[in-house]
Amino acid sequence: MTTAPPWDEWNHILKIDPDKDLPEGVTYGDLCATGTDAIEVGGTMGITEENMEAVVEACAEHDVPLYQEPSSPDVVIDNRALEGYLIPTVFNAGSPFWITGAHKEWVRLDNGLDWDRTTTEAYIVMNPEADVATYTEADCDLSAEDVGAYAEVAERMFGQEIVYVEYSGMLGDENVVQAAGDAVDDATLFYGGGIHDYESAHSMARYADVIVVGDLAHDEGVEAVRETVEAASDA
Ligand code: 1GP
Repeated sequence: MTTAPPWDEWNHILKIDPDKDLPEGVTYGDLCATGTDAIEVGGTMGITEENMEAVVEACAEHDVPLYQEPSSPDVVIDNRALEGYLIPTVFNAGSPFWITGAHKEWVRLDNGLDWDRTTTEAYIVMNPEADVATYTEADCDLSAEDVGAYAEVAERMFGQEIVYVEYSGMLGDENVVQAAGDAVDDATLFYGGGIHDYESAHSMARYADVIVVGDLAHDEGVEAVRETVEAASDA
């Protein structure tokens, strides 16, 4: 019997970027206590082993599952406080490096990847202005049907457990998120990008299984994040 993955039960993830500051007076502990189901530590630019390690250590003593989302093989850290590693693969990347190329380096890490704790996230990157889009040379000119098709390919052909519609930095199109949701069966649909209050969180949580909140924690802090946790469980 296979056990269900933990994200089956999640509604909300807080993504903490180790390269970004927290608002005045806010601690990592405060963020861990917002009611979020899991913390993902990751970002696109300025990520080092050191800043990753510092955030993981700061969150480790709090009672919330902790995952690293490494942006490249050289920042993977070996820390027992981590429940696991969520490794992006970008389905609409222009450069194959972000589909399988980086991964070929990942599997050759000194101590290897810990397969029991490693899962890939099938990203579909949709905001052309986002660092992640430039970095991966993503083709963001996609219709809702295109995104649905990518989501289906990810689940059915590539056996992905997690499909991630990523609008990082802007609130996405509900029709696109809905199309991705309709296209997957067992895979868990993550949505991230531009969630900034109860309403925006609720609108995306209607279609996604799990909403991911990032910049809000760095820009606004704890209360704002709490509202999005509430919206995710209400939806
Ligand atoms: C980024 O999907 C996350 O990888 C969240 O996006 O920072 O826009 O909330 P925001």
